[in-house]
Amino acid sequence: MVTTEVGDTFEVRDLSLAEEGKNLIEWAELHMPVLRKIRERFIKEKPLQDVRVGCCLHITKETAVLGQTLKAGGAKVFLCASNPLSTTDEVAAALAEEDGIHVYAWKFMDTEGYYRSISNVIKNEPHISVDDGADLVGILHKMKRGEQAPEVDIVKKVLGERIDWIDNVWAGAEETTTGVIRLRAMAADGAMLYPILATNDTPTKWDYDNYIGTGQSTIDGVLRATADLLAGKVFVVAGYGRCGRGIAMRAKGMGARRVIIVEVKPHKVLTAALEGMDVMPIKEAAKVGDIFVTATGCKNVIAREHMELMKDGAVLANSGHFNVEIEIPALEEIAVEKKEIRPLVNQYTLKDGRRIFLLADGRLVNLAAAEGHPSEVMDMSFSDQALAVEWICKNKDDLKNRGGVVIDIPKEIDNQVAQLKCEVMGLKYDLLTQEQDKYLKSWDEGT
Ligand code: RBV
Repeated sequence: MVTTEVGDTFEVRDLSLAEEGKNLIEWAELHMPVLRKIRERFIKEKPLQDVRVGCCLHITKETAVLGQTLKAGGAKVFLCASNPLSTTDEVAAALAEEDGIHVYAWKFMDTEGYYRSISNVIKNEPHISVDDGADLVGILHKMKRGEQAPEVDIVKKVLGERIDWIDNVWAGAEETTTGVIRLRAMAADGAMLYPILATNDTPTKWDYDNYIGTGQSTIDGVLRATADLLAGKVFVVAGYGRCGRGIAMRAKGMGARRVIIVEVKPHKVLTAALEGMDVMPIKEAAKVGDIFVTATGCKNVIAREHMELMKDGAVLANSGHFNVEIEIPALEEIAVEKKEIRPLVNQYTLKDGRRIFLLADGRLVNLAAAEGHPSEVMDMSFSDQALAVEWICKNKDDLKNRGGVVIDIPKEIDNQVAQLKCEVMGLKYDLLTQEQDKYLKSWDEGT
């Protein structure tokens, strides 16, 4: 059991870690120049004056810089964790000391603590929700619908029987693919009660965060957890979306002997093959892989029947949002012994003596065993988020009439973030001439 320190505006692991946390945040800030520029403007313009923003995000040094940016714009910020293993305790301690920011997050929180923290955010009646994986949105909806569920029981212990917390919310923003998929399903069902911006689905987010960020941070997590040599390994990646593609590219770059992609979509199979990856069904990959990483957003991608085929010493990790991609209950069942052989590495011994190593309990290995995506990448994702929150404030009256829809990030926001990032990186580019611009808009000039 992990103990926590509790105050009126926080629940964190240990306040004495705050100094270390401040250094981590300073380091992130140094590497997030676009978000810093937005913050400077926010300080002058105060576009979020007195707006309450509830954020269910990974509580990292980068998220701290986002929280401080929103605060600089005049917002009151309420933070809780979007995963039980992704909090940086030092950062949470530093945030707990800041006025205007509430924080409820610690690493290795249990389910009770996880939903208690979400409840503490809801208790402050946010106008805007910022989610990573849609858990905050999910609870707000479950409360309103009067659903019976174990997590709702936990929430009721903090919030009582009141169910209408969602009525205060103007709109939201969603950080990740899994969350957006859920929101689209909710909207299609007619179940969604307020509009949410799909921050994930914009080029300055998913082309860098999902691809480049996940690629590096996942390899980082696997290596920090295992200290394995990647050179010479057979590395299996399940899922060839932006995340899987990034992971495969970096595994190759670090010297993996063979990178095998497991996919269900024919066009992704083709992309993988033409980008120089091996492709095969999981049943075949299971027999030859040394390291397996899932990045599919789906469940039981590595299931019992596959684990039974694996070599002694196989390493399993997940980089998708939820811990369902590897069938952990099956692993628990087929193992005769389990021990934590290193921090965040569980060794499962099977009947015949083979060992399978599961990293970070199958939770996002890049955040649980490393520090999540590098700050330079989060600079773009969280600039998109800060501008999405500002956009919601500007458009809140219109948004109230939109109902439960998923909204694309306005192109101007994406362009602005891309331009600023080029500027801070010193990347120069050409502009279309008038003639070229006219040509692109016409259809009559042929051979
Ligand atoms: N992610 N956040 C971090 N350093 O704060 N790293 C990764 C960080 C987010 C990322 O945007 C991705 O969409 C999400 O985590 C997956 O849950």
